[in-house]
Amino acid sequence: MYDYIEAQDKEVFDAIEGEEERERTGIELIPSENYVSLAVREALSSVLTNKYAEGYPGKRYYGGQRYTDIVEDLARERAKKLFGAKYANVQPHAGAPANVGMYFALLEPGDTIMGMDLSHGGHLTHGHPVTYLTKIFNFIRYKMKDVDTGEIDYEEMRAVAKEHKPKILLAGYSAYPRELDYQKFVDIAREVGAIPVMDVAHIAGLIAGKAVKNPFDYGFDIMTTTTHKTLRGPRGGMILTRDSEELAKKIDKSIFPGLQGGPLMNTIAAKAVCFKEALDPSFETYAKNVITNAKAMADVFLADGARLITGGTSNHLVLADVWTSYQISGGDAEKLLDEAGITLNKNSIADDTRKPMDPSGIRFGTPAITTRGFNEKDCTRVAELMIEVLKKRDEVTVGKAKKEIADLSGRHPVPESFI
Ligand code: DSN
Repeated sequence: MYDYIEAQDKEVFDAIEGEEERERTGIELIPSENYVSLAVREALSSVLTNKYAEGYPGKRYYGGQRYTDIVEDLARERAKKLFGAKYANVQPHAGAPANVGMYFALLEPGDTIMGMDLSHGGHLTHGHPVTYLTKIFNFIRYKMKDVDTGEIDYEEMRAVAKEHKPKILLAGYSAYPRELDYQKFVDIAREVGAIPVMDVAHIAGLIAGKAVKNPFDYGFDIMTTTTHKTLRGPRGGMILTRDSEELAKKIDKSIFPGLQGGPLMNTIAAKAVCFKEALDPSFETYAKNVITNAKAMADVFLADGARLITGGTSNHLVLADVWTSYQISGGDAEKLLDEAGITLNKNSIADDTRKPMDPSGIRFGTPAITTRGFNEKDCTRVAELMIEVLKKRDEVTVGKAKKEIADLSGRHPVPESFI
Protein backbone atom coordinates (compact mmCIF):
# COMPACT_ATOMS: atom_id res chain seq x y z
CA MET A 1 0.00 0.00 0.00
CA TYR A 2 2.89 2.39 0.71
CA ASP A 3 5.11 1.67 -2.30
CA TYR A 4 5.46 5.29 -3.35
CA ILE A 5 6.25 6.58 0.13
CA GLU A 6 8.78 3.80 0.57
CA ALA A 7 10.55 4.71 -2.65
CA GLN A 8 10.43 8.44 -2.09
CA ASP A 9 10.57 9.11 1.64
CA LYS A 10 12.06 6.35 3.75
CA GLU A 11 11.84 8.30 7.03
CA VAL A 12 8.09 8.80 6.84
CA PHE A 13 7.65 5.26 5.47
CA ASP A 14 9.48 3.79 8.45
CA ALA A 15 7.34 5.72 10.91
CA ILE A 16 4.13 4.56 9.19
CA GLU A 17 5.35 0.98 9.13
CA GLY A 18 6.22 1.23 12.81
CA GLU A 19 2.78 2.54 13.67
CA GLU A 20 1.12 -0.18 11.62
CA GLU A 21 3.11 -2.83 13.48
CA ARG A 22 2.18 -1.21 16.81
CA GLU A 23 -1.49 -1.24 15.88
CA ARG A 24 -1.34 -4.83 14.67
CA THR A 25 0.41 -6.28 17.70
CA GLY A 26 -0.52 -4.23 20.75
CA ILE A 27 -3.88 -4.02 22.43
CA GLU A 28 -5.56 -0.68 21.90
CA LEU A 29 -7.79 0.30 24.78
CA ILE A 30 -7.97 4.07 24.29
CA PRO A 31 -11.77 4.41 24.13
CA SER A 32 -11.68 7.18 21.55
CA GLU A 33 -9.67 5.13 19.05
CA ASN A 34 -10.58 2.43 16.59
CA TYR A 35 -9.47 0.71 13.39
CA VAL A 36 -11.04 2.02 10.19
CA SER A 37 -11.71 -0.19 7.19
CA LEU A 38 -9.41 -0.16 4.18
CA ALA A 39 -12.35 1.24 2.19
CA VAL A 40 -12.35 4.27 4.52
CA ARG A 41 -8.58 4.60 4.15
CA GLU A 42 -8.78 4.37 0.36
CA ALA A 43 -11.28 7.23 0.34
CA LEU A 44 -8.94 9.23 2.58
CA SER A 45 -6.05 8.82 0.21
CA SER A 46 -8.14 9.47 -2.90
CA VAL A 47 -7.78 12.30 -5.44
CA LEU A 48 -10.51 14.18 -3.63
CA THR A 49 -7.76 15.66 -1.48
CA ASN A 50 -6.79 17.71 -4.56
CA LYS A 51 -10.08 19.58 -4.77
CA TYR A 52 -11.20 22.91 -3.34
CA ALA A 53 -14.93 22.88 -2.65
CA GLU A 54 -15.77 25.89 -0.49
CA GLY A 55 -19.50 26.13 -0.07
CA TYR A 56 -22.05 23.33 -0.10
CA PRO A 57 -23.37 20.99 -2.84
CA GLY A 58 -24.92 23.06 -5.63
CA LYS A 59 -23.53 26.32 -4.17
CA ARG A 60 -19.74 26.28 -4.37
CA TYR A 61 -17.18 29.00 -4.91
CA TYR A 62 -15.08 26.99 -7.40
CA GLY A 63 -15.91 25.08 -10.58
CA GLY A 64 -15.47 21.38 -11.25
CA GLN A 65 -17.74 20.11 -8.46
CA ARG A 66 -19.52 17.26 -10.31
CA TYR A 67 -18.07 14.58 -8.11
CA THR A 68 -17.53 16.47 -4.86
CA ASP A 69 -21.25 17.28 -4.80
CA ILE A 70 -22.10 13.59 -5.21
CA VAL A 71 -19.77 12.65 -2.38
CA GLU A 72 -20.98 15.31 0.06
CA ASP A 73 -24.63 14.59 -0.72
CA LEU A 74 -24.05 10.89 -0.10
CA ALA A 75 -22.37 11.65 3.23
CA ARG A 76 -25.17 13.98 4.30
CA GLU A 77 -27.99 11.62 3.28
CA ARG A 78 -26.41 8.63 4.99
CA ALA A 79 -25.67 10.62 8.16
CA LYS A 80 -29.28 11.79 8.33
CA LYS A 81 -30.56 8.24 7.94
CA LEU A 82 -28.14 6.87 10.51
CA PHE A 83 -29.08 9.32 13.26
CA GLY A 84 -32.66 10.27 12.38
CA ALA A 85 -31.75 13.88 11.57
CA LYS A 86 -33.32 16.16 9.01
CA TYR A 87 -30.07 18.08 8.36
CA ALA A 88 -26.38 17.17 8.49
CA ASN A 89 -23.24 19.24 8.11
CA VAL A 90 -20.37 16.87 7.37
CA GLN A 91 -17.68 19.53 6.90
CA PRO A 92 -16.23 20.07 10.42
CA HIS A 93 -12.60 19.01 10.29
CA ALA A 94 -12.84 17.47 13.77
CA GLY A 95 -14.91 17.44 16.95
CA ALA A 96 -13.53 20.70 18.35
CA PRO A 97 -14.42 22.79 15.26
CA ALA A 98 -17.83 21.11 15.23
CA ASN A 99 -18.44 22.40 18.75
CA VAL A 100 -16.92 25.82 18.10
CA GLY A 101 -18.98 26.19 14.91
CA MET A 102 -22.12 25.12 16.79
CA TYR A 103 -21.51 27.70 19.57
CA PHE A 104 -20.99 30.53 17.10
CA ALA A 105 -24.07 29.49 15.13
CA LEU A 106 -26.33 29.68 18.17
CA LEU A 107 -24.79 32.31 20.43
CA GLU A 108 -23.50 35.84 20.69
CA PRO A 109 -20.26 36.60 22.55
CA GLY A 110 -20.93 36.75 26.29
CA ASP A 111 -23.77 34.21 26.15
CA THR A 112 -23.87 31.34 28.61
CA ILE A 113 -23.40 27.62 27.96
CA MET A 114 -24.09 25.02 30.62
CA GLY A 115 -22.01 21.86 30.24
CA MET A 116 -20.65 18.98 32.26
CA ASP A 117 -17.82 19.75 34.65
CA LEU A 118 -14.56 18.68 33.03
CA SER A 119 -13.35 16.48 35.86
CA HIS A 120 -16.79 14.82 35.92
CA GLY A 121 -16.41 13.71 32.32
CA GLY A 122 -16.92 16.80 30.13
CA HIS A 123 -14.65 17.79 27.25
CA LEU A 124 -12.16 20.65 26.80
CA THR A 125 -14.48 22.33 24.29
CA HIS A 126 -17.26 22.26 26.88
CA GLY A 127 -15.57 25.14 28.60
CA HIS A 128 -12.15 24.31 29.98
CA PRO A 129 -10.38 27.52 31.07
CA VAL A 130 -7.37 26.68 28.86
CA THR A 131 -9.47 27.08 25.70
CA TYR A 132 -10.04 30.41 23.91
CA LEU A 133 -13.75 29.65 24.10
CA THR A 134 -13.84 30.82 27.70
CA LYS A 135 -12.66 34.26 26.58
CA ILE A 136 -15.77 34.55 24.42
CA PHE A 137 -18.55 32.64 26.14
CA ASN A 138 -19.56 32.19 29.74
CA PHE A 139 -19.50 28.55 30.85
CA ILE A 140 -21.34 27.18 33.84
CA ARG A 141 -21.27 23.56 34.95
CA TYR A 142 -23.24 20.67 36.25
CA LYS A 143 -21.78 17.65 38.00
CA MET A 144 -22.54 14.17 39.17
CA LYS A 145 -24.45 14.04 42.45
CA ASP A 146 -22.98 10.67 43.25
CA VAL A 147 -19.60 9.79 41.72
CA ASP A 148 -20.08 6.15 42.70
CA THR A 149 -23.28 5.72 40.65
CA GLY A 150 -22.80 8.47 38.08
CA GLU A 151 -26.15 10.05 38.84
CA ILE A 152 -26.24 13.63 37.61
CA ASP A 153 -27.62 16.24 39.96
CA TYR A 154 -30.59 17.27 37.81
CA GLU A 155 -32.22 19.36 40.56
CA GLU A 156 -29.04 21.39 40.97
CA MET A 157 -28.83 21.63 37.16
CA ARG A 158 -32.37 23.03 37.02
CA ALA A 159 -31.72 25.53 39.82
CA VAL A 160 -28.43 26.79 38.30
CA ALA A 161 -29.98 26.92 34.82
CA LYS A 162 -32.90 28.98 36.13
CA GLU A 163 -30.50 31.40 37.75
CA HIS A 164 -28.03 31.80 34.86
CA LYS A 165 -30.33 31.25 31.86
CA PRO A 166 -27.88 29.44 29.55
CA LYS A 167 -28.64 29.65 25.83
CA ILE A 168 -27.27 26.12 25.32
CA LEU A 169 -27.71 23.20 27.66
CA LEU A 170 -24.94 20.88 26.57
CA ALA A 171 -24.99 17.17 27.28
CA GLY A 172 -22.15 14.86 26.33
CA TYR A 173 -18.77 13.81 27.61
CA SER A 174 -15.46 12.20 26.91
CA ALA A 175 -14.98 10.33 30.19
CA TYR A 176 -18.39 9.39 31.58
CA PRO A 177 -19.35 5.72 31.44
CA ARG A 178 -23.14 6.00 31.83
CA GLU A 179 -26.16 7.06 29.81
CA LEU A 180 -27.71 10.44 30.61
CA ASP A 181 -31.36 11.08 31.35
CA TYR A 182 -32.06 12.86 28.07
CA GLN A 183 -35.65 13.70 28.93
CA LYS A 184 -34.54 15.63 32.00
CA PHE A 185 -32.01 17.61 29.93
CA VAL A 186 -34.61 18.53 27.35
CA ASP A 187 -37.21 19.45 29.98
CA ILE A 188 -34.77 21.71 31.83
CA ALA A 189 -33.58 23.28 28.58
CA ARG A 190 -37.16 24.08 27.52
CA GLU A 191 -37.97 25.48 30.98
CA VAL A 192 -35.13 28.02 30.77
CA GLY A 193 -35.27 28.71 27.03
CA ALA A 194 -31.98 26.93 26.21
CA ILE A 195 -31.28 24.86 23.11
CA PRO A 196 -30.56 21.25 24.14
CA VAL A 197 -27.40 20.04 22.38
CA MET A 198 -25.65 16.70 22.84
CA ASP A 199 -22.01 16.11 21.98
CA VAL A 200 -22.17 12.43 21.06
CA ALA A 201 -18.54 12.18 19.92
CA HIS A 202 -17.78 9.20 22.11
CA ILE A 203 -20.98 7.24 21.62
CA ALA A 204 -21.95 8.09 18.02
CA GLY A 205 -21.27 4.52 16.91
CA LEU A 206 -23.29 3.11 19.79
CA ILE A 207 -26.22 5.34 18.82
CA ALA A 208 -25.85 4.43 15.15
CA GLY A 209 -25.74 0.74 16.12
CA LYS A 210 -28.86 1.19 18.30
CA ALA A 211 -27.01 -0.08 21.37
CA VAL A 212 -27.81 3.07 23.36
CA LYS A 213 -30.58 5.67 23.24
CA ASN A 214 -30.68 8.33 20.52
CA PRO A 215 -30.90 11.85 22.06
CA PHE A 216 -33.02 13.00 19.10
CA ASP A 217 -35.79 10.65 20.28
CA TYR A 218 -36.01 12.80 23.43
CA GLY A 219 -36.15 16.14 21.67
CA PHE A 220 -32.51 17.30 21.54
CA ASP A 221 -32.25 19.84 18.75
CA ILE A 222 -28.63 19.33 17.76
CA MET A 223 -25.93 16.68 18.05
CA THR A 224 -22.24 17.33 17.42
CA THR A 225 -19.85 14.46 16.96
CA THR A 226 -16.57 13.12 15.75
CA THR A 227 -16.63 10.33 13.21
CA HIS A 228 -13.54 8.41 14.28
CA LYS A 229 -14.36 6.89 17.66
CA THR A 230 -17.06 4.25 18.13
CA LEU A 231 -18.42 5.24 14.70
CA ARG A 232 -15.24 3.79 13.18
CA GLY A 233 -14.75 6.37 10.45
CA PRO A 234 -12.09 8.87 9.46
CA ARG A 235 -10.78 11.49 11.87
CA GLY A 236 -13.38 14.24 11.45
CA GLY A 237 -16.46 15.97 12.80
CA MET A 238 -20.13 16.48 11.99
CA ILE A 239 -23.16 18.44 13.19
CA LEU A 240 -26.67 17.00 12.98
CA THR A 241 -29.88 18.99 13.36
CA ARG A 242 -33.04 17.10 14.28
CA ASP A 243 -35.61 19.13 12.38
CA SER A 244 -35.14 22.90 12.52
CA GLU A 245 -34.25 24.37 9.12
CA GLU A 246 -33.46 27.68 10.82
CA LEU A 247 -30.86 26.08 13.11
CA ALA A 248 -29.41 24.00 10.27
CA LYS A 249 -28.94 27.10 8.11
CA LYS A 250 -27.19 28.91 10.96
CA ILE A 251 -24.88 25.94 11.43
CA ASP A 252 -24.00 25.73 7.75
CA LYS A 253 -23.14 29.44 7.70
CA SER A 254 -21.12 29.12 10.87
CA ILE A 255 -18.97 26.22 9.63
CA PHE A 256 -18.44 27.86 6.24
CA PRO A 257 -17.60 30.70 5.84
CA GLY A 258 -17.69 31.46 9.56
CA LEU A 259 -15.03 29.09 10.79
CA GLN A 260 -13.49 26.92 8.09
CA GLY A 261 -12.30 27.26 4.52
CA GLY A 262 -12.27 24.44 2.00
CA PRO A 263 -13.79 21.20 3.27
CA LEU A 264 -11.57 18.09 3.29
CA MET A 265 -13.38 16.30 0.48
CA ASN A 266 -11.32 13.12 0.84
CA THR A 267 -12.37 12.96 4.49
CA ILE A 268 -15.98 13.63 3.56
CA ALA A 269 -15.82 10.71 1.10
CA ALA A 270 -14.40 8.55 3.90
CA LYS A 271 -17.24 9.69 6.16
CA ALA A 272 -19.73 8.60 3.48
CA VAL A 273 -18.05 5.18 3.29
CA CYS A 274 -18.07 4.82 7.07
CA PHE A 275 -21.76 5.80 7.29
CA LYS A 276 -22.62 3.11 4.74
CA GLU A 277 -20.75 0.59 6.86
CA ALA A 278 -22.59 1.76 9.98
CA LEU A 279 -25.95 1.42 8.21
CA ASP A 280 -25.23 -2.28 7.65
CA PRO A 281 -27.06 -4.49 10.19
CA SER A 282 -23.73 -6.06 11.22
CA PHE A 283 -22.79 -2.72 12.80
CA GLU A 284 -25.55 -3.22 15.37
CA THR A 285 -23.87 -6.42 16.51
CA TYR A 286 -20.54 -4.60 16.71
CA ALA A 287 -22.03 -1.78 18.83
CA LYS A 288 -23.69 -4.22 21.23
CA ASN A 289 -20.48 -6.22 21.58
CA VAL A 290 -18.49 -3.07 22.39
CA ILE A 291 -20.70 -2.54 25.44
CA THR A 292 -20.77 -6.20 26.48
CA ASN A 293 -16.98 -6.27 26.34
CA ALA A 294 -16.58 -3.05 28.35
CA LYS A 295 -18.93 -4.43 31.00
CA ALA A 296 -16.89 -7.64 31.17
CA MET A 297 -13.74 -5.61 31.86
CA ALA A 298 -15.47 -3.42 34.45
CA ASP A 299 -16.78 -6.52 36.23
CA VAL A 300 -13.25 -7.88 36.71
CA PHE A 301 -12.10 -4.63 38.30
CA LEU A 302 -15.20 -4.46 40.50
CA ALA A 303 -14.73 -8.07 41.62
CA ASP A 304 -11.20 -7.12 42.63
CA GLY A 305 -12.60 -4.33 44.81
CA ALA A 306 -11.38 -1.53 42.55
CA ARG A 307 -13.08 1.84 42.58
CA LEU A 308 -14.66 2.62 39.24
CA ILE A 309 -16.09 6.07 38.65
CA THR A 310 -19.89 5.64 38.39
CA GLY A 311 -19.51 2.09 39.72
CA GLY A 312 -19.19 0.40 36.31
CA THR A 313 -20.13 1.15 32.74
CA SER A 314 -23.14 1.27 30.44
CA ASN A 315 -21.16 2.23 27.37
CA HIS A 316 -17.76 1.60 25.76
CA LEU A 317 -15.47 2.99 28.46
CA VAL A 318 -14.34 2.42 32.01
CA LEU A 319 -12.79 5.03 34.29
CA ALA A 320 -10.84 3.43 37.14
CA ASP A 321 -9.49 5.26 40.17
CA VAL A 322 -6.17 3.39 40.27
CA TRP A 323 -4.70 5.76 42.85
CA THR A 324 -7.26 4.72 45.47
CA SER A 325 -7.55 1.12 44.28
CA TYR A 326 -3.93 0.17 43.64
CA GLN A 327 -1.89 3.10 44.99
CA ILE A 328 -0.43 3.84 41.58
CA SER A 329 -0.91 7.11 39.71
CA GLY A 330 -2.69 7.19 36.36
CA GLY A 331 0.54 8.26 34.65
CA ASP A 332 2.57 5.40 36.10
CA ALA A 333 -0.23 2.93 35.34
CA GLU A 334 -0.32 4.11 31.71
CA LYS A 335 3.45 3.58 31.36
CA LEU A 336 3.48 0.22 33.08
CA LEU A 337 0.61 -1.17 31.01
CA ASP A 338 2.23 0.18 27.86
CA GLU A 339 5.27 -2.00 28.67
CA ALA A 340 2.91 -4.98 28.71
CA GLY A 341 1.53 -4.08 25.25
CA ILE A 342 -1.66 -2.41 26.47
CA THR A 343 -2.33 1.15 25.34
CA LEU A 344 -4.73 3.29 27.35
CA ASN A 345 -4.71 6.77 28.82
CA LYS A 346 -4.29 8.35 32.21
CA ASN A 347 -7.35 10.39 33.08
CA SER A 348 -8.52 12.76 35.77
CA ILE A 349 -11.35 11.51 37.94
CA ALA A 350 -14.13 13.59 39.48
CA ASP A 351 -12.68 16.30 41.72
CA ASP A 352 -9.23 14.77 41.33
CA THR A 353 -6.69 15.81 43.94
CA ARG A 354 -3.82 14.93 41.59
CA LYS A 355 -2.60 16.96 38.60
CA PRO A 356 -3.95 16.36 35.03
CA MET A 357 -0.50 15.22 33.80
CA ASP A 358 -0.42 12.50 36.46
CA PRO A 359 -3.97 12.07 37.68
CA SER A 360 -5.64 9.37 39.80
CA GLY A 361 -7.36 7.51 37.01
CA ILE A 362 -6.99 5.48 33.87
CA ARG A 363 -9.57 5.42 31.08
CA PHE A 364 -9.93 2.39 28.88
CA GLY A 365 -12.48 0.98 26.48
CA THR A 366 -13.36 -1.60 23.90
CA PRO A 367 -14.16 -0.05 20.48
CA ALA A 368 -10.86 -1.10 18.88
CA ILE A 369 -10.50 -4.57 20.36
CA THR A 370 -14.12 -5.36 19.51
CA THR A 371 -13.34 -4.53 15.87
CA ARG A 372 -10.66 -7.23 16.18
CA GLY A 373 -13.22 -9.75 17.43
CA PHE A 374 -12.31 -9.86 21.11
CA ASN A 375 -15.18 -11.41 23.06
CA GLU A 376 -16.22 -11.20 26.72
CA LYS A 377 -13.82 -13.96 27.74
CA ASP A 378 -10.87 -12.27 26.05
CA CYS A 379 -11.78 -8.96 27.63
CA THR A 380 -12.05 -10.57 31.05
CA ARG A 381 -8.54 -11.94 30.61
CA VAL A 382 -7.15 -8.57 29.48
CA ALA A 383 -8.63 -6.95 32.61
CA GLU A 384 -7.17 -9.69 34.84
CA LEU A 385 -3.74 -9.14 33.31
CA MET A 386 -4.05 -5.39 33.79
CA ILE A 387 -4.80 -5.85 37.47
CA GLU A 388 -1.91 -8.27 37.93
CA VAL A 389 0.47 -5.75 36.37
CA LEU A 390 -0.93 -2.84 38.40
CA LYS A 391 -0.57 -4.78 41.63
CA LYS A 392 2.80 -6.49 41.21
CA ARG A 393 4.65 -4.11 38.84
CA ASP A 394 7.78 -6.29 38.65
CA GLU A 395 9.60 -7.24 35.49
CA VAL A 396 8.55 -10.88 35.56
CA THR A 397 4.83 -10.06 35.89
CA VAL A 398 5.03 -7.40 33.18
CA GLY A 399 6.95 -9.80 30.91
CA LYS A 400 4.43 -12.61 31.45
CA ALA A 401 1.51 -10.26 30.78
CA LYS A 402 3.24 -8.96 27.66
CA LYS A 403 3.57 -12.49 26.32
CA GLU A 404 -0.06 -13.33 26.98
CA ILE A 405 -1.21 -10.03 25.49
CA ALA A 406 0.83 -10.84 22.36
CA ASP A 407 -0.82 -14.29 22.21
CA LEU A 408 -4.28 -12.81 22.57
CA SER A 409 -3.45 -10.23 19.95
CA GLY A 410 -2.21 -12.98 17.62
CA ARG A 411 -5.45 -14.91 18.07
CA HIS A 412 -7.45 -11.83 17.03
CA PRO A 413 -5.55 -10.20 14.18
CA VAL A 414 -6.90 -6.95 12.87
CA PRO A 415 -9.29 -8.11 10.08
CA GLU A 416 -7.70 -8.05 6.63
CA SER A 417 -10.25 -5.55 5.36
CA PHE A 418 -9.10 -3.18 8.12
CA ILE A 419 -5.33 -3.12 7.91
N1 DSN B 1 -9.40 13.36 22.72
C1 DSN B 1 -10.71 12.76 22.76
C2 DSN B 1 -10.78 11.63 23.70
O1 DSN B 1 -9.83 10.89 23.80
O2 DSN B 1 -11.80 11.44 24.34
C3 DSN B 1 -11.78 13.73 22.99
O3 DSN B 1 -11.67 14.74 22.07
